[in-house]
Amino acid sequence: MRVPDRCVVDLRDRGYLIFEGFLEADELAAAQDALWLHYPRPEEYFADPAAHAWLATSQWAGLIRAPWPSWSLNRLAFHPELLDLAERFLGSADLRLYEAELWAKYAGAVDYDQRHHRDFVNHSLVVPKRAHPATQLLTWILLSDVGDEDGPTKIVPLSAGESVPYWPIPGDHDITNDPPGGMFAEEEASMTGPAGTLFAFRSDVLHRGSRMTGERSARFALLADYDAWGPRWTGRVAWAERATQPGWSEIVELATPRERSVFGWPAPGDPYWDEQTLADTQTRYPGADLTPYH
Ligand SMILES: O=C(O)CCC(=O)C(=O)O
Repeated sequence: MRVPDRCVVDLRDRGYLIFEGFLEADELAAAQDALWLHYPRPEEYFADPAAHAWLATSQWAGLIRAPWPSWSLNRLAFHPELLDLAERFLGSADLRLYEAELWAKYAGAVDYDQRHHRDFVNHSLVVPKRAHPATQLLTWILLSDVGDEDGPTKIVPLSAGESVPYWPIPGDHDITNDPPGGMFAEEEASMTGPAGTLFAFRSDVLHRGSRMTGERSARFALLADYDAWGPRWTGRVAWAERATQPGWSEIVELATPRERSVFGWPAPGDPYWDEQTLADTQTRYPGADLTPYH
């Protein structure tokens, strides 16, 4: 569902938005089914946590990077309404998907509590520019219901968080940007909502992962990070490096030219396309319709 303009205003002014009902029921059901290609269902996990010890090796163990062997998941990373949101927020139609990840967490696997931080530290070589439009957008689609007990992400509104400098934090160690624990307990907002909810925030917003307190909580989300093509100092992935993974060719075959372009695929009309590149690219991706590039 289209993200309302009021949410884009929230993103600009408060630094985050939350929007229930972003995914249609069928999109959500298909994505949830595909999760079990990667993760144990909660009932399986809690029946025997030791059988899934890989999920307990760190609080980031449940991260699985795109592409995934399922179109139902892959397509959500460039969902038309996500692109529409990114275009409105970033002020550019020339969008780059600079990372996409699935993330599963299970109560009791590890302690998921975090201190507040800003994600620019591993999304940019420098610091966020305080300008409109903003340069980076981090989006999360909840694929399970998330309540207060399910380790919701906690986000500090910009107006409260801006008292903390980007770097370094006085009194804290100088190699991360984590403020002391317990800060902003009054101000932070919990990203709770039914499965299919979207939340999004800016790279200059303080936020943190929180502890799962429900005995059998499990939380599943799909993360997609966007900026506009251009800067050399932002980003996380070069998609060519993942272009031999299962799921990649299906993306090329099923995505539209615009959707392909968020990965860096040359647009129709780009001088890259000529008789040779069209023929050889068609050989690499036999099922792809390349007529828009002719
Ligand atoms: O999992 C979450 O809710 C947030 C995690 C996070 O912010 C991080 O690991 O950088």
